[in-house]
Amino acid sequence: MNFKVKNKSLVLATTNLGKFKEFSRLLSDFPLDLLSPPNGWNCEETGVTFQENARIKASSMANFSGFWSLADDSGLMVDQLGGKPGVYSSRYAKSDQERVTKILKELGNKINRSAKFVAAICIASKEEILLEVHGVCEGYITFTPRGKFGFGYDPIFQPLGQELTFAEMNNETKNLFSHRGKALELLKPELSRILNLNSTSWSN
Ligand code: ITT
Repeated sequence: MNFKVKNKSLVLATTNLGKFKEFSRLLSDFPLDLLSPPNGWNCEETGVTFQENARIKASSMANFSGFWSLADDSGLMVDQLGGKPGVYSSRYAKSDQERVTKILKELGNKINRSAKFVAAICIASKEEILLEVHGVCEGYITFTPRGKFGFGYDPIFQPLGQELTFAEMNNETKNLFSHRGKALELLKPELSRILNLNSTSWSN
């Protein structure tokens, strides 16, 4: 017999609609009410690592809203560019399109195009950091943008061993390989634990 558990509110501390949609799908099995950031929340990302920034955003939102909060700090690291844009991925140029163009211009016709996506995810309450995970997806920067799905650098990132860019994959396929999908696989059992869930106490 399955018992219904009261949903727990969790604010997704992100202003990035692409991330918000991915998290909404990836966490849909959990008894959670996923909330958008309340008006007036603003948080400066002063960390120098993805983990630091994820902590900063999750704690800031938990303090602001009073609810548990989940934050993701993620980005693209290109080997030929010394790991750039890294934690500055969202600030590398003004728009997604300009950021993509900038990376392609900086790489030019270089043969070594290896890169990786990294995601650090943190869940915090007002009082403490509740859990932290991270995921990595290795791949390549393509020579030209391909595909129309996803967001950010998806049109120029092709995961290792795959023929499609993230922007040519549907959501389910991207999540199988992506940095965020991998981090979420690590997060799920931990999230079940802190929500006091077990297989008989909640239903999908
Ligand atoms: P929040 O801080 O409000 O969550 P943000 O877009 O500023 O939104 P980050 O500081 O973590 O988020 O920057 C991440 C950037 O890295 C994001 O804007 C994209 O440009 C890129 N990025 C991260 N994950 C990506 C993905 O799955 N596909 C494509 N680009 C991604």
